[in-house]
Order: sequence, then structure tokens, then C-alpha cells
Amino acid sequence: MKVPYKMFNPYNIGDTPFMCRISDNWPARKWNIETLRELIGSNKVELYDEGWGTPGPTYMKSSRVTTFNQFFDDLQNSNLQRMFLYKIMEDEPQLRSSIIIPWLPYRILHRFHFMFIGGTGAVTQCHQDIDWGNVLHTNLTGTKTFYLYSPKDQYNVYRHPSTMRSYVDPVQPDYDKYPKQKDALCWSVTLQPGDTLFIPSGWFHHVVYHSISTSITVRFHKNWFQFLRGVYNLSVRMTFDKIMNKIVPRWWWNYKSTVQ
Ligand SMILES: O=C(O)CCC(=O)C(=O)O
Repeated sequence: MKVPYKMFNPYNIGDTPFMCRISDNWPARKWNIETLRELIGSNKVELYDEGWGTPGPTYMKSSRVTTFNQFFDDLQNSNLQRMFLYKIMEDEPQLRSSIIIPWLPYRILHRFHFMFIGGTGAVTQCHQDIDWGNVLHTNLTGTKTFYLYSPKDQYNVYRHPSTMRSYVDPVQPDYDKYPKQKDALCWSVTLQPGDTLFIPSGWFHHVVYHSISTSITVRFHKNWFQFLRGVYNLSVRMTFDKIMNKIVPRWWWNYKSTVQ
């Protein structure tokens, strides 16, 4: 199912994904690899690969720490590592005015603007966001395709215990291993520069990069229930997962990869 295009109205957002344009007057629209070298080139960055989504010692962990300049050099050589959840406004608070959100009092915190950068062919595996926030994901440069599933489909996409990850691949489904995936409704959309995708809280998303893409997200909770669910995930579920990873790692990884 294709994600529809809508006019953005912050007071009537709804609970299904849509595409919109909110970034046409943002100075951040000029952020590409070259301008970002000047802004954050010497800052440290954590990089991730497919180990991030695989239960085991690498689960939810970065694979390398480097500088943005080095990362950008590697990207030109089609390195598949990606950078995500970089809190750019925390390191560079002077850039806050690069994102213009007149409805900022609408329960949004500048410090949670996360940046995502990946090279051609990079993939962010299917997951829900742990903070249970609603996300406005604006693509600044490049193109990438999002595949989305409603949280109602969590059993059909095999969300695994105490993690936010689903093990299905919407692009190359393995119906022998994950037969219920056939019943999950997949929404998809390809983002061009300047496009913003609204991802409602709890929706699974899987992302495929078609070219070097830089993007930034604005996150917010629409009500206390969403906020408290995020707090619960970040405190109780994440802590439980960390404890299990520490005390019975092999059993826990194995359990996670076999439970259906
Ligand atoms: O674009 C990506 O690589 C991941 C995006 C994502 O996970 C998000 O916006 O929450």
C-alpha cells in the first residue's frame, strides 16, 4: 500500500503514515556531505552495521567510532555502514534555528532531533522506535524507501521479546520462516530530497538507501500514554534486556531468535 500525500496540520495528525512538505524554508535543507563536513566534520560519530539488529554480542551496539570526515570519505567508497540517532543539536546547539518549526511548543524538544546518514545500499532493519514517539522524518539529500507496518501487525512481523526489532524483511520476505508476514499490511514510500514522512508512534519501519542520504527527525508524543509507554520501554524493557544480555547472554539471544 502506498503512503498517501497530505497537507501537514500539527493539530490533526491522525494515526496513519503520510507524506508532506514542511522543510522548504529550512536552512537545514542545505545540509549535504560537503556542508556537513564544515559543520560537524571533526565531531565523533558511532557507526552501525547489520550486527545492530542481530541478537548476539553486537545487538543494538555500534560497530565503529570515527569522525564524520572519515565516515564521509568511506561513504564515497560505498561503505554500507550507517550513522543514526546522532543528536546534532546537542553537539551544535547553534544549529537549532536550521529547522523551523513554528508549532514547536507542540510538545517537541529540540534536543531530540536525530540525524541519519547512510550510503547507497545501506539498510536499517525493521524496528519500532523505543521511545514510542511520533516521528517526522525529513530527507535532506538522496533517496531512500521506507517500508512500514502498523503496531497491530506486531505478531505478523515477529517482534521479538523485549526488543523493538522485527525479523521480517519486507523487500525479500522469507515466508517459510515467517509465514504470518503474508498477513501483515506493508505501506511503502520513496523519499526524495525535501520530503517528510510522518511515522506514527509504534509503527515498524525498515529503510533501504538508494543513494547517499542525509535526514533529520523531529519527534514528539501526542499524549501522556505515548510518553509513558516510551518511559516504560526505555527504563523497564531496556534494563531487563541489558540484564539478560549480561547474565545469560547465549540463552537470551537464542531465545530471541527462536521465539515466534
Ligand atoms: O532512516 C533510517 O535509517 C532510520 C530511520 C529511523 O529509524 C527513524 O526515523 O526513526
